[in-house]
Amino acid sequence: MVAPTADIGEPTPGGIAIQPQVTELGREAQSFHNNWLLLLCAVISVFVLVLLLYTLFKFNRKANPTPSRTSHNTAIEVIWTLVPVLILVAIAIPSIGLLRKQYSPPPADLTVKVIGNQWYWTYQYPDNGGFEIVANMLKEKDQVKAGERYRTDADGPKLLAADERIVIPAGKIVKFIVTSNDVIHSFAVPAFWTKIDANPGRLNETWVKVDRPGVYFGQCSELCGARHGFMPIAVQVVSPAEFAQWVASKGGTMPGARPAATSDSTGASPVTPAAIPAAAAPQPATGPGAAPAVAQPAINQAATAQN
Ligand SMILES: [Cu+2]
Repeated sequence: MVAPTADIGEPTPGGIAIQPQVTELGREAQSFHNNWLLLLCAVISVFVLVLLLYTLFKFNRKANPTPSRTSHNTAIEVIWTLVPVLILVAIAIPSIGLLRKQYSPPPADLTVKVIGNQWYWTYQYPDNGGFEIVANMLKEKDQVKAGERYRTDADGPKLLAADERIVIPAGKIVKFIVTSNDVIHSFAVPAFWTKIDANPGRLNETWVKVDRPGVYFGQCSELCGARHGFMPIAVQVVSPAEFAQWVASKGGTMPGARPAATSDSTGASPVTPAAIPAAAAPQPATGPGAAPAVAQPAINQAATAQN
């Protein structure tokens, strides 16, 4: 398991800016935000402030006792109509280009199906034999019973570390098909510039191409009930060779490879059929003290009523 890098792929204490982006699209969007939108906002705000101050001092009752009776000025009316139109066009052109890139994905090298559940995520790898992993938030040391797995710094920050990570290969186009088993969740990883709703009965699609290997954290971003804040997303980006090893360790196969060629000596578990019912909680323990089950029907009901 790779330990996360501080300040990349996770929030920083006191941070106010967008997280460092590790996808090309994310970098483009970040630069659009920082170097264009923020600049425009700042210029407009300063201009309005200056205009306001000028008016306050120049045209108050003391400085200007007899006000002008002017009601029309064609030149200025044309200007205050045209300038906002031009500002909107200057925002729309790069913005629409960016949207088009986000929503017209190149052909995928790998597809991962992401399923939101109250309150954990399941991930399926249909290109790799269809195995499924179940990811629950890791609890803190003082929250677990003796012998159970708890979070360490190698897993990630508090409330963001998960017992299973989505593993994807670096430099490859990865398509995420996103849906839900119960209520609306949202699959979001800030460092990828990715956020998409997980709607029951519908498939949404998003894609990433991450060049930098590492660990990146996200969270469910749609209020989905009592434990909404406790269903983090952890993505580990590895080299293609390491990805193939990981797939084999989960009992999956690489597309095009013969099944026998991918089974290695790490004690591969049998392929998990992608048919774990929604209420069935996490997969069997994979290490000493895996995370306990989270799904509790009573809480489910309470949370649904609360929504
Ligand atoms: Cu959720």
